[in-house]
Amino acid sequence: MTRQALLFIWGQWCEASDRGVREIRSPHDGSLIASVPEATLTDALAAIESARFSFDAGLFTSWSYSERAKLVGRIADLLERDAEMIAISESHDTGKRIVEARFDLTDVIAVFRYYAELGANLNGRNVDVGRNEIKSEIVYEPVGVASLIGPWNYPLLQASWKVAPALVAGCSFILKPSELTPSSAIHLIRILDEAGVPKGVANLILGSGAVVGFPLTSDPRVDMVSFTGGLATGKTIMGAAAQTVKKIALELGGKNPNIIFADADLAAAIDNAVTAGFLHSGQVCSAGTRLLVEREIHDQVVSAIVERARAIRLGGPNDQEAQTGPLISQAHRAKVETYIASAIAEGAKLRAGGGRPSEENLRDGWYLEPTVLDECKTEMNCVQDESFGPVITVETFDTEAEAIQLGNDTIYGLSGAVWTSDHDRAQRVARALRHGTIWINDYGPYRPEAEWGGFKASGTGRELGPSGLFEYLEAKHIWTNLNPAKSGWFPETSVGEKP
Ligand code: TXE
Repeated sequence: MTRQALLFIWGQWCEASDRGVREIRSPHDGSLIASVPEATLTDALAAIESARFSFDAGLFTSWSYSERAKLVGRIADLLERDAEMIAISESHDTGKRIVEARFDLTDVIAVFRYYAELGANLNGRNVDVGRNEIKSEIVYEPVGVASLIGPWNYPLLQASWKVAPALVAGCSFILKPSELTPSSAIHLIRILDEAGVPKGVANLILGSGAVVGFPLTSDPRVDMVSFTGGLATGKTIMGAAAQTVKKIALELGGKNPNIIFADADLAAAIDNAVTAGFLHSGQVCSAGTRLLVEREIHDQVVSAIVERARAIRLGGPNDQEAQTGPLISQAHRAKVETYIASAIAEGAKLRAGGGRPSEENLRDGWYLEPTVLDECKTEMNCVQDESFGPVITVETFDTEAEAIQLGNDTIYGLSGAVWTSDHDRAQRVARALRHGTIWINDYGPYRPEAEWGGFKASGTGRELGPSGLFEYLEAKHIWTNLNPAKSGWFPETSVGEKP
């Protein structure tokens, strides 16, 4: 495979400064997909300088909001044109089925369209201070240079939640996708360049968190860090960013309670519980991997989920019959396997899965069977820790108060669901759960218009919705006195002089 210039710095495609490369391997069968530059510290610093220079020179901030919004709309058009090609490459990087990658691309395009529309209508506001000679305005200005660091589970979708609002706001940025899944970010940057994003505004760094992560999150020339990934890395980034008091937006996953009451539509609840836990093999920040079931329906619900879990067909991106794919890497599968073994050691009862599939064609990939762990207790590590794999833990409750208490008994607070036919109870539980998104009698939908983010250790800040744009903006208050007058606070006489 030939070495390619795939870092993008100051409007130029380039190799890594030490010509280093990283091999990208298929999670489905370990085959070589691509060889991409592995950025060095020098490359990261050059990308930061590029973004800083473009921002300070006003290359993009001189555009109006509506001009930038129009550009973001053009990017949506180009993404639509290239959607199939990008979906294919993303399905190869992540191992997910092509149909899922296509859904993701539809969502990506919707995010760019939403922010194009929001940007076109973005206005400051006037504050009425009750004095005719005073004009008091709030204007919104870009935060500055942003480091946008993404994960591997939904590579382009997570990038779109950051890049689209950053562009509308007028920020310059350095995008760093996960080192495991770089392809779709490369496509995106090509499109940004084609659409006419000014030189230096969009920069692409491919590389490991250990090498390029620190400069991107600590360099004083960076004003903001937006990060989606794991809790441990989020804490490291928060610490690095604190040294220069950067603005931060963090989405750090969750351990999301999916609460089923006995009066729920059980057919719908069971079906959605299977999707919530096993979609993309559980590699979803909002995965419903913590099932809370009312005691009287426990056996019925868990038996049905176990049966459904055992029937899920695993397979690679091009397997038309597959229902979900592999885990992202060998290391990640090993981590989930350790999590399952520890759960069993803690007393959880293995009801389904727990091992690698036996099919010959899946042997070289990072597959893991959909797993159900029953008889879990809140204090167990398997209930408290995010596995980020195809593993549902089951707990039982007797009362509404207990369901709420259990649903909140977690350091995380990203999302959760409640299933019941009692409307009042649904509302009470939804209000009482301390998570950023609550679904009632549903699981998983999100909209570009609706804020997404976490309470507690699930992060800080919000993506999507108007808040997702305001993360990239600073509010500035401009006070104009149209009839200047003395303040009269201190007397004008000097010391010793009689007033
Ligand atoms: O994530 P990391 P990993 C969770 C999930 C998973 C765990 C670890 O529980 O098991 O995180 O996954 C970059 N400075 N989620 O190790 O390390 C890294 O290069 C700056 C939840 O894959 O968080 C990549 O681009 N950047 C999640 C990105 O951070 C650093 C999605 C994510 O990697 C860095 C993925 C550093 N010091 C995993 N270290 C979600 N919220 O959806 C690493 N990176």
